[in-house]
Amino acid sequence: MIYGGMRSMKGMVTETSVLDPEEGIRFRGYSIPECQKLLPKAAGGEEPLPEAIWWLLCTGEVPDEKQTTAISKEWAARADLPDHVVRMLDNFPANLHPMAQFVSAIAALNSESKFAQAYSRGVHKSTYWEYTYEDSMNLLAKLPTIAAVIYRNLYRDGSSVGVIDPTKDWSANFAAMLGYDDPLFTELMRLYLVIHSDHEGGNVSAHTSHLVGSALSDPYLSFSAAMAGLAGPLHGLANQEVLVFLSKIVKDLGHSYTEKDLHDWVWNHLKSGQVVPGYGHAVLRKTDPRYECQREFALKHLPKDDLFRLVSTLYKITPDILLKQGKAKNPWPNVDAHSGVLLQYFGMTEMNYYTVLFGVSRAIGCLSQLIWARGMGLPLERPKSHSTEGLMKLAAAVKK
Ligand code: CMX
Repeated sequence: MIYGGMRSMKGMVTETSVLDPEEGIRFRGYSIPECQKLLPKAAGGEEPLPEAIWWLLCTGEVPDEKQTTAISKEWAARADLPDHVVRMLDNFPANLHPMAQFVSAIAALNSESKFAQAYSRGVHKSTYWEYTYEDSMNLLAKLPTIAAVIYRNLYRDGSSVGVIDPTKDWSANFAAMLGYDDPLFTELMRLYLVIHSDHEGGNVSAHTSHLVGSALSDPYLSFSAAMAGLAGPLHGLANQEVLVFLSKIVKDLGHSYTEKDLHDWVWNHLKSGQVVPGYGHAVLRKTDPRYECQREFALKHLPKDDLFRLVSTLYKITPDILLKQGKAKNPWPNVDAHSGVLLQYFGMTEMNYYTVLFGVSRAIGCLSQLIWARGMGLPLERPKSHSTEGLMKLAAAVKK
């Protein structure tokens, strides 16, 4: 376990969600289909609102519509960025990856931290969670604005993201700031921002914000560090990698391939020593329910899309190939195998940007976990490490 990335080693307490290897994620006890049914939706919408999952993760209770709207209003009121953050984003070179821009802008918001100010005033530690909550609400409100500025600077004309509409929900304002006016794209954003929010405590992003936060770094610095972890290709960057992977297949085979063509292509890819992005998981041992609900969205809204057909055919053949290769413990697709296809369908073709969307959503999980960690007064995280020499001595002592 020590050499194996601490898989299955129990060493953290996380209140917001629990990941079962066979069943998938439960947010405060509710599965994704249950959340889709129970959480409040926008007027005329069918997908749950991210504001509602925030409430659920923070309190353990399903909010009503009034409570959900109150969060939408709070986030709309707090969405503006300080000038220095906008200036910094506007001055980044176009070749700086969107995730590096995202990480930097979040860290720079530390100028606004109520927690850092309160700590230096010397407030009692029993109140730390209150300032963590305030910072978290402000950060969640500002993340779509940061993300939209990055998007417009890199992929559009760099024009202003416009004014937040206080009558709209978080996702609707986000979609508008990005420059998308299709109501179905907004619905996709609502679903996307809910399902990527939380995946218990041990994943790289949540674990990072927990670890950094345990040093009493403020929520901006803690979450910025988490986003640096999300930007790794074995974690959140996999959604970008999946699109690169699909584009290579389309370039080589076009859209009129047989299952055998695809089978051979994936085998050759594996033989070249690369992973199949979007497949496998450190904990899950079945198809990720986050994959399944995106597949349902696609079946409902874009059943004839060429790229969706490719993703579906890969779903048919890849698990058998990975099983035959005999290495991956989980041959089934994870959340990242599907998200890019949906975004492409709506015209968001800039795959380097996809992990930023994941990051906006993951804030809901990381920050609700951080508030609870502060509320429970969890201490500095500091596990013990061994040297190999020390372990050899331990093993030799046991043998005797
Ligand atoms: N394709 C090819 N090989 C894979 C594989 C995949 N999709 N998934 C696992 N393997 C390989 C591993 O690389 C490892 O090989 P080595 O023994 O040569 O190192 C072996 O199978 C055993 O790995 P594992 O125990 O099954 O998986 P881990 O817990 O070590 O890693 C993960 C999990 C997700 C990093 C891995 O499955 C992977 O690299 N998947 C592709 C990247 C991906 O989709 N990441 C996104 C995960 C979800 C998220 O965080 O967003």
